[in-house]
Amino acid sequence: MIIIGERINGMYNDIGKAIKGKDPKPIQEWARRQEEGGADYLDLNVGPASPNKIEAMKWLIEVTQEASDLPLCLDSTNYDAIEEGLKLCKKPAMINSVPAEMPKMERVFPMAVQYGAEVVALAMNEEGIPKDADSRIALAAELVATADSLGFSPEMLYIDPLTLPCNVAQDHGPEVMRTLREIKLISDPSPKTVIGLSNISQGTQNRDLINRTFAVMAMANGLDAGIVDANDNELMSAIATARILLNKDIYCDSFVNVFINRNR
Ligand code: THG
Repeated sequence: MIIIGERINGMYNDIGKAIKGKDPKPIQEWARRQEEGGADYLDLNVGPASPNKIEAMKWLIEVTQEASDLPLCLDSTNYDAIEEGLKLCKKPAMINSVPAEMPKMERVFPMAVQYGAEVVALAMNEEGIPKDADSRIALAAELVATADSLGFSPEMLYIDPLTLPCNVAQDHGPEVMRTLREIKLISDPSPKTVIGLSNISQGTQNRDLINRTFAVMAMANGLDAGIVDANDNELMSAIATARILLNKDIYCDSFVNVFINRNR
Protein backbone atom coordinates (compact mmCIF):
# COMPACT_ATOMS: atom_id res chain seq x y z
CA MET A 1 0.00 0.00 0.00
CA ILE A 2 1.18 3.51 -0.82
CA ILE A 3 1.61 5.50 2.39
CA ILE A 4 0.55 9.15 2.33
CA GLY A 5 1.59 10.82 5.60
CA GLU A 6 -1.35 12.76 7.10
CA ARG A 7 0.46 14.82 9.73
CA ILE A 8 1.18 18.13 7.95
CA ASN A 9 -2.39 19.34 8.37
CA GLY A 10 -3.43 22.70 9.87
CA MET A 11 -6.08 20.77 11.79
CA TYR A 12 -3.26 19.87 14.21
CA ASN A 13 -2.45 22.63 16.70
CA ASP A 14 1.31 22.59 16.18
CA ILE A 15 0.99 22.76 12.39
CA GLY A 16 -1.76 25.40 12.48
CA LYS A 17 0.40 27.57 14.72
CA ALA A 18 3.48 27.02 12.56
CA ILE A 19 1.60 28.12 9.43
CA LYS A 20 0.22 31.21 11.18
CA GLY A 21 3.60 32.22 12.62
CA LYS A 22 5.57 31.16 9.51
CA ASP A 23 7.77 28.86 11.59
CA PRO A 24 9.17 26.15 9.28
CA LYS A 25 10.60 23.98 12.10
CA PRO A 26 7.54 21.88 13.10
CA ILE A 27 6.65 21.33 9.42
CA GLN A 28 10.16 20.22 8.51
CA GLU A 29 10.44 17.99 11.55
CA TRP A 30 7.17 16.21 10.66
CA ALA A 31 8.31 15.92 7.03
CA ARG A 32 11.48 14.10 8.15
CA ARG A 33 9.73 12.01 10.80
CA GLN A 34 7.07 10.79 8.38
CA GLU A 35 9.70 9.95 5.77
CA GLU A 36 11.58 7.93 8.40
CA GLY A 37 8.31 6.26 9.38
CA GLY A 38 7.85 4.97 5.85
CA ALA A 39 5.74 7.61 4.07
CA ASP A 40 5.84 7.56 0.24
CA TYR A 41 4.04 10.90 -0.13
CA LEU A 42 3.38 13.80 2.26
CA ASP A 43 -0.16 15.19 2.45
CA LEU A 44 -0.16 19.00 2.82
CA ASN A 45 -3.32 20.64 4.14
CA VAL A 46 -3.25 24.25 5.38
CA GLY A 47 -6.28 23.59 7.57
CA PRO A 48 -9.54 25.44 8.05
CA ALA A 49 -8.05 28.44 9.90
CA SER A 50 -5.65 29.78 7.25
CA PRO A 51 -7.13 32.99 5.79
CA ASN A 52 -4.99 33.04 2.64
CA LYS A 53 -5.07 29.48 1.31
CA ILE A 54 -2.89 30.20 -1.73
CA GLU A 55 -0.04 31.82 0.18
CA ALA A 56 -0.24 29.24 2.97
CA MET A 57 -0.09 26.31 0.52
CA LYS A 58 2.86 27.84 -1.38
CA TRP A 59 4.76 28.37 1.88
CA LEU A 60 3.95 24.86 3.13
CA ILE A 61 5.27 23.33 -0.11
CA GLU A 62 8.47 25.35 -0.05
CA VAL A 63 9.39 24.58 3.55
CA THR A 64 8.43 20.90 3.21
CA GLN A 65 10.60 20.48 0.12
CA GLU A 66 13.59 21.90 2.02
CA ALA A 67 13.32 18.97 4.44
CA SER A 68 12.18 16.06 2.27
CA ASP A 69 12.37 14.89 -1.34
CA LEU A 70 9.11 12.92 -1.08
CA PRO A 71 6.37 13.72 -3.60
CA LEU A 72 3.51 15.82 -2.21
CA CYS A 73 -0.24 15.32 -1.98
CA LEU A 74 -1.84 18.77 -2.13
CA ASP A 75 -4.94 18.54 0.06
CA SER A 76 -7.27 21.48 -0.56
CA THR A 77 -10.66 22.38 -1.98
CA ASN A 78 -9.19 25.64 -3.25
CA TYR A 79 -8.10 24.81 -6.80
CA ASP A 80 -6.22 28.07 -7.26
CA ALA A 81 -4.12 27.13 -4.21
CA ILE A 82 -3.52 23.70 -5.76
CA GLU A 83 -2.55 25.16 -9.13
CA GLU A 84 -0.10 27.66 -7.64
CA GLY A 85 1.23 24.79 -5.51
CA LEU A 86 1.72 22.47 -8.49
CA LYS A 87 3.98 25.09 -10.08
CA LEU A 88 6.34 24.78 -7.09
CA CYS A 89 6.38 20.98 -6.71
CA LYS A 90 9.73 19.45 -7.68
CA LYS A 91 8.18 16.02 -8.28
CA PRO A 92 4.88 15.08 -9.93
CA ALA A 93 2.30 15.59 -7.17
CA MET A 94 -1.11 14.26 -6.20
CA ILE A 95 -4.15 16.56 -6.22
CA ASN A 96 -6.40 15.84 -3.20
CA SER A 97 -9.27 16.04 -4.13
CA VAL A 98 -12.16 16.42 -6.56
CA PRO A 99 -15.78 15.24 -6.04
CA ALA A 100 -18.06 13.94 -8.82
CA GLU A 101 -19.28 17.46 -9.63
CA MET A 102 -18.94 18.60 -13.23
CA PRO A 103 -17.52 22.13 -12.84
CA LYS A 104 -14.91 20.88 -10.35
CA MET A 105 -13.94 17.88 -12.49
CA GLU A 106 -13.61 20.23 -15.48
CA ARG A 107 -11.24 22.40 -13.44
CA VAL A 108 -9.15 19.61 -11.89
CA PHE A 109 -8.60 16.96 -14.59
CA PRO A 110 -7.17 19.30 -17.28
CA MET A 111 -4.94 20.87 -14.60
CA ALA A 112 -3.73 17.39 -13.60
CA VAL A 113 -2.95 16.58 -17.25
CA GLN A 114 -1.06 19.86 -17.62
CA TYR A 115 1.14 19.27 -14.54
CA GLY A 116 1.43 15.46 -14.79
CA ALA A 117 -0.30 15.11 -11.41
CA GLU A 118 -2.24 12.18 -10.02
CA VAL A 119 -5.75 12.86 -8.70
CA VAL A 120 -7.67 11.73 -5.63
CA ALA A 121 -11.38 11.69 -6.53
CA LEU A 122 -14.15 11.44 -3.96
CA ALA A 123 -17.22 9.21 -4.23
CA MET A 124 -19.51 12.12 -3.39
CA ASN A 125 -21.34 14.92 -5.18
CA GLU A 126 -23.59 17.92 -4.44
CA GLU A 127 -25.89 15.60 -2.50
CA GLY A 128 -23.17 14.45 -0.12
CA ILE A 129 -21.69 11.04 0.69
CA PRO A 130 -23.93 8.08 -0.24
CA LYS A 131 -24.56 5.40 2.33
CA ASP A 132 -24.59 2.35 0.08
CA ALA A 133 -21.92 0.78 -2.11
CA ASP A 134 -23.93 0.93 -5.35
CA SER A 135 -24.26 4.73 -5.20
CA ARG A 136 -20.57 5.10 -4.36
CA ILE A 137 -19.64 2.84 -7.30
CA ALA A 138 -21.93 4.83 -9.64
CA LEU A 139 -20.12 8.02 -8.61
CA ALA A 140 -16.75 6.31 -9.10
CA ALA A 141 -17.83 5.29 -12.62
CA GLU A 142 -18.83 8.90 -13.33
CA LEU A 143 -15.41 10.09 -12.12
CA VAL A 144 -13.58 7.57 -14.33
CA ALA A 145 -15.70 8.41 -17.40
CA THR A 146 -15.28 12.16 -16.95
CA ALA A 147 -11.55 11.84 -16.31
CA ASP A 148 -11.20 9.75 -19.46
CA SER A 149 -13.20 12.24 -21.56
CA LEU A 150 -10.82 14.99 -20.37
CA GLY A 151 -7.70 13.01 -21.31
CA PHE A 152 -6.83 11.81 -17.80
CA SER A 153 -5.86 8.15 -17.42
CA PRO A 154 -7.66 5.97 -14.83
CA GLU A 155 -4.26 4.62 -13.73
CA MET A 156 -3.44 8.09 -12.35
CA LEU A 157 -6.78 8.25 -10.52
CA TYR A 158 -7.22 7.29 -6.86
CA ILE A 159 -10.88 6.91 -5.91
CA ASP A 160 -11.71 7.58 -2.26
CA PRO A 161 -14.93 5.77 -1.24
CA LEU A 162 -14.96 8.09 1.83
CA THR A 163 -15.08 6.78 5.34
CA LEU A 164 -17.07 8.30 8.18
CA PRO A 165 -16.35 7.68 11.87
CA CYS A 166 -17.53 4.19 12.83
CA ASN A 167 -19.29 5.51 15.92
CA VAL A 168 -21.71 7.55 13.79
CA ALA A 169 -21.84 5.52 10.56
CA GLN A 170 -21.12 1.94 11.51
CA ASP A 171 -23.28 0.60 8.67
CA HIS A 172 -20.95 2.21 6.09
CA GLY A 173 -18.12 -0.25 6.87
CA PRO A 174 -19.22 -3.18 4.68
CA GLU A 175 -20.37 -0.74 1.97
CA VAL A 176 -16.87 0.75 1.79
CA MET A 177 -15.33 -2.75 1.52
CA ARG A 178 -17.59 -3.69 -1.40
CA THR A 179 -16.93 -0.32 -3.04
CA LEU A 180 -13.17 -0.98 -2.87
CA ARG A 181 -13.60 -4.35 -4.60
CA GLU A 182 -15.99 -3.21 -7.33
CA ILE A 183 -14.10 -0.04 -8.25
CA LYS A 184 -11.55 -2.40 -9.84
CA LEU A 185 -14.22 -3.60 -12.30
CA ILE A 186 -15.10 -0.13 -13.64
CA SER A 187 -12.42 0.07 -16.30
CA ASP A 188 -9.33 -1.64 -17.69
CA PRO A 189 -6.86 -0.35 -16.63
CA SER A 190 -8.73 0.18 -13.39
CA PRO A 191 -8.51 3.22 -11.16
CA LYS A 192 -6.65 2.93 -7.87
CA THR A 193 -8.22 3.42 -4.45
CA VAL A 194 -7.29 5.55 -1.42
CA ILE A 195 -8.75 6.14 2.04
CA GLY A 196 -8.21 8.79 4.72
CA LEU A 197 -7.76 6.14 7.35
CA SER A 198 -7.89 8.14 10.59
CA ASN A 199 -11.42 9.36 9.77
CA ILE A 200 -12.79 5.93 10.71
CA SER A 201 -11.89 6.36 14.38
CA GLN A 202 -12.55 10.06 15.01
CA GLY A 203 -14.26 10.42 18.35
CA THR A 204 -13.91 6.74 19.28
CA GLN A 205 -12.10 4.83 22.02
CA ASN A 206 -8.98 2.90 21.12
CA ARG A 207 -8.38 4.75 17.87
CA ASP A 208 -5.14 3.03 16.92
CA LEU A 209 -6.69 -0.44 17.11
CA ILE A 210 -9.64 0.63 14.94
CA ASN A 211 -7.30 2.28 12.43
CA ARG A 212 -5.06 -0.71 11.96
CA THR A 213 -7.88 -3.25 11.86
CA PHE A 214 -9.65 -1.18 9.20
CA ALA A 215 -6.38 -0.78 7.28
CA VAL A 216 -5.77 -4.51 6.88
CA MET A 217 -9.44 -5.16 6.05
CA ALA A 218 -9.33 -2.48 3.35
CA MET A 219 -6.04 -3.85 2.00
CA ALA A 220 -7.59 -7.33 1.72
CA ASN A 221 -10.35 -5.69 -0.34
CA GLY A 222 -7.84 -4.08 -2.71
CA LEU A 223 -6.95 -0.71 -1.16
CA ASP A 224 -3.96 0.80 -2.99
CA ALA A 225 -3.13 3.85 -0.87
CA GLY A 226 -3.88 5.36 2.52
CA ILE A 227 -3.60 8.81 4.08
CA VAL A 228 -2.33 7.57 7.42
CA ASP A 229 -0.28 8.22 10.54
CA ALA A 230 3.08 7.00 9.23
CA ASN A 231 4.54 7.23 12.74
CA ASP A 232 2.11 4.74 14.27
CA ASN A 233 4.49 1.79 14.41
CA GLU A 234 1.80 -0.78 15.16
CA LEU A 235 -0.15 0.44 12.14
CA MET A 236 2.89 0.43 9.87
CA SER A 237 3.81 -3.07 11.07
CA ALA A 238 0.26 -4.32 10.42
CA ILE A 239 0.40 -2.84 6.91
CA ALA A 240 3.80 -4.45 6.24
CA THR A 241 2.47 -7.78 7.49
CA ALA A 242 -0.68 -7.53 5.36
CA ARG A 243 1.54 -6.90 2.32
CA ILE A 244 3.28 -10.22 2.98
CA LEU A 245 0.02 -12.10 3.53
CA LEU A 246 -1.42 -10.61 0.34
CA ASN A 247 1.76 -11.71 -1.48
CA LYS A 248 2.76 -8.14 -2.37
CA ASP A 249 6.16 -8.44 -0.68
CA ILE A 250 8.42 -11.47 -0.39
CA TYR A 251 8.47 -13.10 3.02
CA CYS A 252 11.87 -13.74 4.53
CA ASP A 253 13.15 -13.57 8.09
CA SER A 254 15.47 -10.64 7.40
CA PHE A 255 12.54 -8.70 5.91
CA VAL A 256 10.52 -9.33 9.03
CA ASN A 257 13.35 -8.04 11.16
CA VAL A 258 13.94 -4.91 9.16
CA PHE A 259 10.39 -3.84 8.36
CA ILE A 260 8.12 -5.31 10.98
CA ASN A 261 10.20 -5.07 14.10
CA ARG A 262 11.76 -1.75 13.25
CA ASN A 263 11.47 1.02 15.84
CA ARG A 264 10.19 -1.35 18.50
N1 THG B 1 -9.90 11.64 2.19
C1 THG B 1 -9.07 12.43 1.47
N2 THG B 1 -8.31 13.38 2.03
C2 THG B 1 -8.40 13.60 3.36
C3 THG B 1 -9.25 12.81 4.15
C4 THG B 1 -10.02 11.81 3.52
N3 THG B 1 -7.64 14.56 3.93
C5 THG B 1 -7.82 14.93 5.32
C6 THG B 1 -8.24 13.72 6.14
N4 THG B 1 -9.30 13.02 5.50
C7 THG B 1 -7.06 12.79 6.32
N5 THG B 1 -6.15 13.30 7.30
C8 THG B 1 -6.46 13.25 8.65
C9 THG B 1 -5.61 13.88 9.52
C10 THG B 1 -5.87 13.84 10.87
C11 THG B 1 -6.99 13.17 11.37
C12 THG B 1 -7.83 12.53 10.50
C13 THG B 1 -7.55 12.54 9.14
C14 THG B 1 -7.30 13.17 12.81
N6 THG B 1 -6.88 14.19 13.54
C15 THG B 1 -7.12 14.34 14.96
C16 THG B 1 -8.62 14.33 15.26
O1 THG B 1 -9.39 14.94 14.50
O2 THG B 1 -9.01 13.74 16.26
C17 THG B 1 -6.56 15.67 15.39
C18 THG B 1 -6.04 15.59 16.78
C19 THG B 1 -5.33 16.85 17.14
O3 THG B 1 -5.84 17.93 16.85
O4 THG B 1 -4.26 16.76 17.71
O5 THG B 1 -7.95 12.26 13.29
O6 THG B 1 -10.79 11.06 4.15
N7 THG B 1 -8.98 12.20 0.15
